[in-house]
Amino acid sequence: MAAEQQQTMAGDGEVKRILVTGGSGLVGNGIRIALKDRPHVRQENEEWIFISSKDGNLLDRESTENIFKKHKPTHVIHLAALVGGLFRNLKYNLDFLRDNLAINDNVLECCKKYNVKKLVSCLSTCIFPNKTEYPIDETMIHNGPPHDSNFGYSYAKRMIDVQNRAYNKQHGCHFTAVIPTNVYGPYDNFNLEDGHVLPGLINKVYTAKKDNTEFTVWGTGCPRRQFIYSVDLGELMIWTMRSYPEIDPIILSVGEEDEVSIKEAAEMVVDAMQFKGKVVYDTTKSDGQFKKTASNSKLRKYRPDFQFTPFKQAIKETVEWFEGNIDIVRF
Ligand code: NAP
Ligand code: GFB
Repeated sequence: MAAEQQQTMAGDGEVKRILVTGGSGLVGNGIRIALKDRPHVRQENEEWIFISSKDGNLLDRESTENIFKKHKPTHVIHLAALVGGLFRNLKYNLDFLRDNLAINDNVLECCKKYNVKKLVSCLSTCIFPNKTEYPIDETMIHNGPPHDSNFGYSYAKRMIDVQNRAYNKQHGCHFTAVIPTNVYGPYDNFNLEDGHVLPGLINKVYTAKKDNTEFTVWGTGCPRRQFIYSVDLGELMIWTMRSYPEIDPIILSVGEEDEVSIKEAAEMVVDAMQFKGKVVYDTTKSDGQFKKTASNSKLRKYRPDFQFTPFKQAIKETVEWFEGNIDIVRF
């Protein structure tokens, strides 16, 4: 997708130019949909620029610089990353480590060099220590090794927090980060090997219905996850860019009470897609992390008003998008 510029009417004062790296992905589209479909989210004097790898390879410093020279952003939401579910991480920990370290170093250094007023990057609740108390909170990021399944991705993401503090301490940069839990929604990566669980389940139910076969859930179905709808996350990331004042990161997740098992998530997908066939569990496949229950009390302190889209409704909207866009779905 070429850089797409959405400029709302210029209000008073200078137009903010917000560059969204990784703008063609699941979370980037969550931001675009929040701006488009939620009138209370839109604000005047903001120009939004959504870029993807077609606009430049952020693994390459010169391409990254060219993007900043061209767009001269005042604000950056940095989403671009090598991203994947459990099974892709299990296979490619070194790639996740090296690529994400390189992308992040290029983007953060360019934000400093081109005087970006505020940068919001993206960590993940899967990067916390594997041995920890629950619920996890923002103070625990560096308290021990992450789950072995995705140590490469986890250490690269943890370095963003270290980089944010170093840029702030040495140069006064306002660089911060959000820590989303598992995300799902339209424009997700539905590829079975590379993607996350919810798009994987939707893909498999779609195929089971089409071919009249069983629906196979990988693992035991016992692990537990909190899932955040990409459009809710998009709205909260826009708020973070505009109003969150801290350098320290903030967890963006539904509450602990909204955590579900993979089995319950699978049953929600079966209901949403009206699948009537047999559901089986392939316990030869890894379960990955059993749980990573995160507290959203810091978010609640800032945004006691925020209403998450109910899981059942958000799954339905995701399935409807999937079934309505089969020709462009990332399989
Ligand atoms: P995604 O759907 O895979 O999108 C990744 C985006 O990054 C795409 O726009 C992609 O561009 C871009 N990108 C990748 N490599 C690039 C490169 N070398 N140069 C330029 N652009 C590049 O990922 P996502 O799920 O939206 O994730 C966005 C952010 O949220 C990531 O930082 C991820 O770590 C974080 N996050 C995701 C989840 C989740 O459950 N999905 C959970 C927590 C945190 P192309 O489309 O051109 O490839
Ligand atoms: O979303 P997911 O792949 O990653 O979920 P994590 C994996 C869990 O879902 C495991 C089960 O318990 C799997 O056994 N599962 C069941 C499936 N069916 C499927 C399926 O069809 N596809 C997939 N993928 N899983 C990731 C991290 O952990 O969380 C990443 O590895 C990232 O780095 C992401 O941060 C948010 O939630 O286990």
